[in-house]
Amino acid sequence: MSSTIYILNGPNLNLLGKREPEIYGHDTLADVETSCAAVGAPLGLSVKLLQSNHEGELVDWIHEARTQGAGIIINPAAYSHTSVAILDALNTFEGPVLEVHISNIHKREAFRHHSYVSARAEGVIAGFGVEGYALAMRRMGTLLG
Ligand code: DHK
Repeated sequence: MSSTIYILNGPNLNLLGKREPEIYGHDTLADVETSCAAVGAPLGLSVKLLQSNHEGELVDWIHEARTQGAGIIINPAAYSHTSVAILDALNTFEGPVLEVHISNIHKREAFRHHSYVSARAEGVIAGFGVEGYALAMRRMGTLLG
């Protein structure tokens, strides 16, 4: 049986592909799911990709992953910079956590430079576009291998 990787996405990422494509690109979350599933299959990893515009729903999915997920890849989007609740939830999860930002948050406004989630993540990918998710899947294979 394959292990499940939760790929959690925060606010406004439902608009990925349509929203500010000069920053976030033209690929959609459906494209991300397809590429991550392709990377995961030979590694024995399946993906459960979820997106919410609501902080509490992301917290609930992290709690679900405690019993049903082997690892979490999370792009908390704007909640990266504000959410102690998401950090606290991730601290209850025992498996690996990898943080992804599509854009290079360090090249952007100063308020995007700090992420609460980075205090928990085993690794952080920023500025690799949506390819960052697939790279994080590959790393999950190593961490869980
Ligand atoms: C996505 C967002 O929506 C922003 O709020 C973050 C992140 C950056 C990204 O690069 O994926 O600041």
